[in-house]
Amino acid sequence: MDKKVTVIGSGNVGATAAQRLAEKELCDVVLIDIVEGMPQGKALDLTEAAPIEKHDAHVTGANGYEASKDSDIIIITAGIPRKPGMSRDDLISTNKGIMKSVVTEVAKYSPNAVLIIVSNPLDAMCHVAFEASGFPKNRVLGMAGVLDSARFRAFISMELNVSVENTHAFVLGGHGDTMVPLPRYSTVAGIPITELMPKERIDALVERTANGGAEIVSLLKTGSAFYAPASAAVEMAESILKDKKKILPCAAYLEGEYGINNLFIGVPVKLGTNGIEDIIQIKLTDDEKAALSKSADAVQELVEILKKSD
Ligand code: A3D
Repeated sequence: MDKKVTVIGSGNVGATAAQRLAEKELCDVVLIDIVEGMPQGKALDLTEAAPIEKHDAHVTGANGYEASKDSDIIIITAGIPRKPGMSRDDLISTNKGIMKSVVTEVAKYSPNAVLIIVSNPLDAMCHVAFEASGFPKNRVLGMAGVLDSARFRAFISMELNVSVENTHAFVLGGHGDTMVPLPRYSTVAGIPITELMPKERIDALVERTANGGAEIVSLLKTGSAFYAPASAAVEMAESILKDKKKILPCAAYLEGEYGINNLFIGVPVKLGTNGIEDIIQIKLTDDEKAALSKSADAVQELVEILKKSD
């Protein structure tokens, strides 16, 4: 393939993203992880599935970064989940160390790549990647809004018994309980859901969306969601690789847009070859503005914790 994507962290999200990228024949894929043999084993397994899945994408695995050389996109899923007894601040500090070392390596081998960050806490990790890479802001973005809006879309389609393909949804803000789903901009075949459902049902779906990650964690018991997160990262990658210029909600570095400064937060952006090619500013009501500002405060709090751990 003439495009190359490296996925760092070959666990649940990373390996599933690699599978989707290859099966959609979007690019060659390199899987990297610190666990010896694991990315190589998963890459070989995916390679052996290729004749049946009918694709010619090359999938390789490695423990070093040389294999990532000249990637068009780097998807970063490396990190550790919060362990019992670990505070949120400890998790931020550990994952910050991982993100910093990973980004320093990938930036060396692929100075022109677009970075798609998936590791949590998402908005904070985008800040770390932005600083460690020295890349321009259009080439550092975070996956959260596409996942959160896909969850909202799935719930809308279940509620109204309509095709998921007819649904569109918008979720803004940081990734977490303060995310801001926007029912006014969420539609079924172009009709706002505010005209299709009573307010109580919309509120219930909004709440389920905001708790979407926790709902899956409580069912799985160990680990967190990965099928939909991988799909979301791959949708972003596809828009960049094919220069589709899709408008998708992504964590982007804001410098005054939506009245927010020097912060990564989820907003609608246009994704093409250059990464973020535009930040779309939509009109918000006073309530929506207040919710976004609350969400920005929550992200700012994480950024302060990051600074403390310098
Ligand atoms: P998991 O299956 O544990 O995979 C993480 C992988 O990262 C493991 O294979 C580790 O060995 C690897 N790793 C750890 N340190 C390094 C390192 N220094 N270099 C290379 N690889 C390393 O987790 P997962 O795939 O389920 O989730 C991955 C990350 O994505 C976590 O931080 C999750 O919280 C996050 N996540 C975010 C979302 C969002 O919506 C933002 C959704 C789902 C998962």
